[in-house]
Amino acid sequence: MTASHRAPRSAGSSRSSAILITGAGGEVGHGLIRALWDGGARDIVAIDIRELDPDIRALCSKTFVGDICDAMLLGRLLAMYEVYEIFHLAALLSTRSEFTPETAHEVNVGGTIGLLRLAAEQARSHGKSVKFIFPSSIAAYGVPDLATKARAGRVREEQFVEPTTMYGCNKLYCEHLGRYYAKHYRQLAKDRVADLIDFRCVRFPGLISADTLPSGGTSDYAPEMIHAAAKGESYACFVRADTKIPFLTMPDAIDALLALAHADKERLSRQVYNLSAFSPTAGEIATLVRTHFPSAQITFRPDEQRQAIVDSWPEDVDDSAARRDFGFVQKHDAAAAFRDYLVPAIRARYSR
Ligand code: AKB
Repeated sequence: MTASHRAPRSAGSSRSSAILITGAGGEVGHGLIRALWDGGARDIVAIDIRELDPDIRALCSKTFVGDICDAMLLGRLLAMYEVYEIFHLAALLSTRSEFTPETAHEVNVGGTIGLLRLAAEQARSHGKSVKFIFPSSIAAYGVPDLATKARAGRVREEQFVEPTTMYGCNKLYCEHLGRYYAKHYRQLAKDRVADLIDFRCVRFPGLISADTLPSGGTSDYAPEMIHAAAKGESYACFVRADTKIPFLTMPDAIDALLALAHADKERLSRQVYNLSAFSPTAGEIATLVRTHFPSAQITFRPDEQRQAIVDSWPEDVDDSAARRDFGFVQKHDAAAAFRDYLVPAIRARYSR
């Protein structure tokens, strides 16, 4: 699905209308900006802690380098633009957050609540609700043990929401924050304005991109294994071969974000949606990698702590609500992910 982009709203003021993307330089940001551009968006404003790659920067009408927690920077940005849609991607992922949990909280929660507040102010000033698209994660789950994980199978959104990582706690709390800003924000204030924020959220499983390598995630073993094989490097997988969690290819993840963003609000029965496409074990991923890269040297050397994190995540999730409400359907199952997307794109990437 290419993003069918709505024409920028007439600014109706000196400010240009804009879609704001935070964490724009990350894995999801790369794919999202290109998909928005391909869908006709010409009003993309991006912010990241680092300068964007030139090819992505060229697709944005403006880029900012700065910290999502910098309220002054965000305030200045929002004074310059009439933001009508936000994709808030900036976050520290699960592994990295465990080394600096308080910093992760500041970025993942402080950054989010600051942006929600500014978005509500934006909506008050221009009189239109701001669509706030937020990627949560399967890290919001905390399944207590492997027997329960195997028995639970495809977990629904409201089950086992007892995360064991700071990142998972942050993501789960931000889901509730988004719901609060959308439905209850300043509920006792005499000058309260309803519906300032249109909050919409997906819980991403592990994501696998051909174009970028993840950093700081605990589901990273899948993309790391594939990219290592393509580069002819050996790979020691940090989880057991029987480890099983859901995955999605990056193109499917981007399509899901855009389908949710463009869905009629009346069709959305909830604010937080599971997404999944395939749930291979790490050993099955290795088999697929060896099918396409026969000389791949893959071993399994579990890291006990990171293993415990992945073991607390469900082996699969029930994403029927996403399929029903906004037509989510993945292009890639595991075999197609490798055959049609990952292997061709990764070979091309490393043959340059
Ligand atoms: C991580 O591994 O932390 C992320 C995630 C599952 O949200 N990729």
